Amino acid sequence: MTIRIYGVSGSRAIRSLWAIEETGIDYTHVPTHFFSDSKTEEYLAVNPNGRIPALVDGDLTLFESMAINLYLIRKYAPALYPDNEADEAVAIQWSVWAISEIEPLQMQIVIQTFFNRDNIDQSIIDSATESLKRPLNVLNTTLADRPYLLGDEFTVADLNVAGVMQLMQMVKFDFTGYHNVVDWLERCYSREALKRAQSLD
Ligand SMILES: N[C@@H](CCC(=O)N[C@@H](CS)C(=O)NCC(=O)O)C(=O)O
Repeated sequence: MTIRIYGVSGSRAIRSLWAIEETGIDYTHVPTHFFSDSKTEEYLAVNPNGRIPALVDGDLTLFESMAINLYLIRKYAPALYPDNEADEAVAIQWSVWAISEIEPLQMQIVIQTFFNRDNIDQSIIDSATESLKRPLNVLNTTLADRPYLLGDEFTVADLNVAGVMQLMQMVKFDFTGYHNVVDWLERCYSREALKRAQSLD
């Protein structure tokens, strides 16, 4: 039974490519770009949203990067998954937080920086940067007394939040004032599994 993961590293799919590389399992990477590849009839049968990433594992077909990562890590990399319900709830909390509190704001900056290059609206970037202060301060304060979100060890919570925040790195977001976040991102991004995932075009 082959596990298939769809997407390319230069997209939100990097989050799930990173997760599957953390597991060390055998899998097939199906390079799927977010423009035309993700709109074919064949791909829409996997993810009717026409977005990447997506995962197929036997009878299970999944979309949404956070769901894919929680599934992959729980099943195939249990050492990175909380071993009790309370910590699991906190890991889910951070995963949902990343895509609700960080992602929409960082996407405003990404859109201006990459897709609106000739007509950048700096006021949108400034406003998103201002609004990001609230979640980034929460993250910075949380990481003041621990190296990782759940404590001493890297877990799926770090994978998911740092995975989402890779887009902020790509737009060279100024993290001045969030030094705990900077140190933590450096720890997370130094993982070999991420380096392998980044080569999956
Ligand atoms: N919430 C989704 C977002 C996925 C997403 O928007 N992926 C982009 C690539 S960065 C995409 O496939 N865009 C193609 C499109 O919107 O048509 C997730 O986290 O998996």
